[in-house]
Amino acid sequence: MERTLIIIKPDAVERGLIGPIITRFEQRGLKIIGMKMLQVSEELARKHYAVHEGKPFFEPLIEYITASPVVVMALEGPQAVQAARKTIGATKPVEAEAGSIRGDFGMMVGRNLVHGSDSPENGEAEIALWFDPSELLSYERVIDRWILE
Ligand code: D4T
Repeated sequence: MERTLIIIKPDAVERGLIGPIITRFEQRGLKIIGMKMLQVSEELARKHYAVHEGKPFFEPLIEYITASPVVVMALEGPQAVQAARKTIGATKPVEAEAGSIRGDFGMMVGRNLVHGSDSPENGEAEIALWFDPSELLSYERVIDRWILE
């Protein structure tokens, strides 16, 4: 089983898209094992996006992600990273397939609504950065035998 971190970003929260975005992941069959709403501190934002430090879009990115509350989720499933990224769509919303979250709701890269981890290793590292272990749940869904073979 893989785990991935999803951030429903400030633009999505402000636009009233928390529900529709969570629904996409639920309908896909990914299991929510952690979820909370928070105001992102500058320190957390800089840690999360450390790989982009120094790039021209870095400071605007920090401003954007700290501008309003976000909802974060830890999702679990087989190949959860890849499944979630397909559901989210390409980084630039104009290049995202229709039917994906960014392809259906987004226009610009700096307002691309959702984050999803880009590898299983980063999924684990990002979940550890955003969640305390006590906030993550382990439970069986009775429906799972109709989603997973
Ligand atoms: P995130 O990390 O938010 O899920 O986005 P992606 O995984 O799809 O894309 P990324 O890491 O390459 O970019 C992180 C974040 O930076 C913003 N960004 C990116 C931007 O504002 N301008 C740019 O040119 C790029 C490449 C959008 C997402």
